Amino acid sequence: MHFHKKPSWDKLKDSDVTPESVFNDRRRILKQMGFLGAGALLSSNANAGIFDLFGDKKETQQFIRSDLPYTQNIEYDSVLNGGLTPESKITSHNNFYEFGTSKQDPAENSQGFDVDPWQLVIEGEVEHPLRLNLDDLTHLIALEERTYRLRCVEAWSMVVPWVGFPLASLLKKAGVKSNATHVAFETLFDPEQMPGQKSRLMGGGIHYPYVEGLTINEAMNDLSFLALGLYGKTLPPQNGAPIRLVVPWKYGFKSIKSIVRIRVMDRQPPTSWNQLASNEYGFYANVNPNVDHPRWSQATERRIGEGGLFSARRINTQMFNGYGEQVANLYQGLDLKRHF
Ligand SMILES: Nc1nc2c(c(=O)[nH]1)N[C@H]1C(S)=C(S)[C@@H](COP(=O)(O)O)O[C@H]1N2
Ligand SMILES: [Mo]
Repeated sequence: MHFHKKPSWDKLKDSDVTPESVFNDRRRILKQMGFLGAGALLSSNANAGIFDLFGDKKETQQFIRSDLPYTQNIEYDSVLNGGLTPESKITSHNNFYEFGTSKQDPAENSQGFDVDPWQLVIEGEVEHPLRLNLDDLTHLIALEERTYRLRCVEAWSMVVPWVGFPLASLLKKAGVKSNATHVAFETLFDPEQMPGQKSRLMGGGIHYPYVEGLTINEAMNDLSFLALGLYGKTLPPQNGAPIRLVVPWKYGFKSIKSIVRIRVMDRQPPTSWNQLASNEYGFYANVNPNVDHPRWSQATERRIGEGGLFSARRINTQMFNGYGEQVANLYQGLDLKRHF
């Protein structure tokens, strides 16, 4: 991996990477065999046993190897996902303006990003403020894998197998007070490590640190996820190491990376893209094919990593990115054209 100082929980070599074809194949076969039902939760050990059926010891070990001990949550492995986006695409086509604004910049410019030591604080309207280091983050709450679709506001999308835990589990540990209405998130501010924070041009005009926010009900929804890894390994810097938010029914910019602060609040916090251009990026930013961006349509999206440069697959964008069953109730009575 790419940390300056390797944290003790980062033991994988690049050669250990599990090819996504194996990943996809195992799942398909397990589904056919009836092992993967809706809501089923398989432990890594259970997986190991099942995979032994395939007899290919080496591949089996590759599949279950992980520097993050996690279980696979099949509930989110929906057919709507399509195949997983190749790991090489997920880690080379990024938005992380702290490291530059082009899609290749984050992978190139974040390789020396040092996340050890790290501190994440949970504070504000909570009973027990928390200060967590890397070790706490990996051990406080049982890790699970969830495959989510990620839809960027720029009309491209991916399918990513994240490893992490529900945001609600962490907020419950801190004890949310009854007057809480919102949750604010903040990315690390460290211009020495993040060149985009030094130069207004390189950083895309964003006022740093990058900040985001959710309503308390959005934050407590089971889909809201804090990821520490993808494809079974600790997050690479360009994807938001060591911990980032994943809110799969909202445009990607809500899924804030490299978080150092989570503040429970009694009012709506400011958010970076909304501050930059409030007519283009709202606070809610729910994926919505019926509300176009002022400069482009949101009706369809390009699936990264499918087809070649000139034949990339375009698919219809779904309301709430296909997660309406889980989240539509959060917005009852809200005019989504006005509150975009
Ligand atoms: N701190 C920070 N978080 C960020 C961004 C950013 O520039 N800075 N970009 C956002 C955008 S626009 C998207 S689409 C996703 C991209 O996540 P990925 O690179 O892991 O695909 O990260 C989001 N989180
Ligand atoms: Mo995005």
